[in-house]
Amino acid sequence: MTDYEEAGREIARAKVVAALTGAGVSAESGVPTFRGQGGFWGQYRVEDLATPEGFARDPELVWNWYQERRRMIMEVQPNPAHFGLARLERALTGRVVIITQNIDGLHQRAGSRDVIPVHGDLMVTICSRCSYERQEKPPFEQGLPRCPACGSFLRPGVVWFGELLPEQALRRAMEESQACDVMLVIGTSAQVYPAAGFPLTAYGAGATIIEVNPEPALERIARYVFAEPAGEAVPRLVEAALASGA
Ligand code: BJW
Ligand code: ZN
Repeated sequence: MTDYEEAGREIARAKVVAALTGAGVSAESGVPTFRGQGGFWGQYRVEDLATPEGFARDPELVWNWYQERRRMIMEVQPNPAHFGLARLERALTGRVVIITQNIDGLHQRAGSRDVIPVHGDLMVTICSRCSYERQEKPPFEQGLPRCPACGSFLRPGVVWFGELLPEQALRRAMEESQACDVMLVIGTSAQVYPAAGFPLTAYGAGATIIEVNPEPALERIARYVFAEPAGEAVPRLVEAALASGA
């Protein structure tokens, strides 16, 4: 039996499959990752763009950077990894939940229904002070907008370094990490907490960890490591799971 067949059988037998995804799952859609070659952080300083302090220093720079990313996201499509996970959710007897660090909405666009976005949503705009919130749609104009309710600067509805994750999403992500029988960890460098702790929680609770990443980060705890692009490995795993009939 190949590793794919074996891992596929474990997926098929699981009552709960959790998939923790990171920027790598969207790389083949053309969305740059954060770290590594061609990553966002190679061109910019994290402290300038993805922290509340950076926004306070130069809100317009940060706002415009996110507007650029909004434009980019509208032009890309989900890839076979996103579609594979959506298919798994529809076809598996067990439950499939996606915990994603991505803010790009590509899992939802591929048809996944149970998605927990722990780092927020690129298409949501929130007020930096009050509870005002709105959904963005193109065209994405330059120029920093103000809150219609309180006059403060508006900002993207994403989680920056030093900020708390949305409470409900975090709670559910931790519960699902505890509850899952299999955790697929796909395309994350597993460096940013608390999300990087979810596979450890799952492993500690007895789950089988399956990692998909050309540069694996979890070899110590993963029972299966597929050091391949997600767009190739995920559909193969899904195929193997559905063929195993377990
Ligand atoms: C492929 C592929 C292909 C390529 N197929 N794979 C405990 C210990 C130490 C520090 C902390 C801690 N707890 C909290 C902290 C501080 C901090 C943190 O973790 N720092 C670390 C860097 C050390 N965490 C926080 O501040 C978090 N808040 C928090 O914990 O609040 C409480 C608190 C506050 C203060 C102090 C202590 C506690 C919030 C984190 C928010 C992260 N936000 C960002 C930006 C979101 C908005 C935006 O997009 O602009 O989220 S940062 C960025 O990193 C983004 C990502 O979601 C996140 C994770 O990155 P990811 O997805 O792993 O991407 P990469 O690029 O790192 O990796 C890509 C991977 O794909 C690579 O492995 C490739 O090999 C692979 N790949 N092609 C498959 N085709
Ligand atoms: Zn406001």
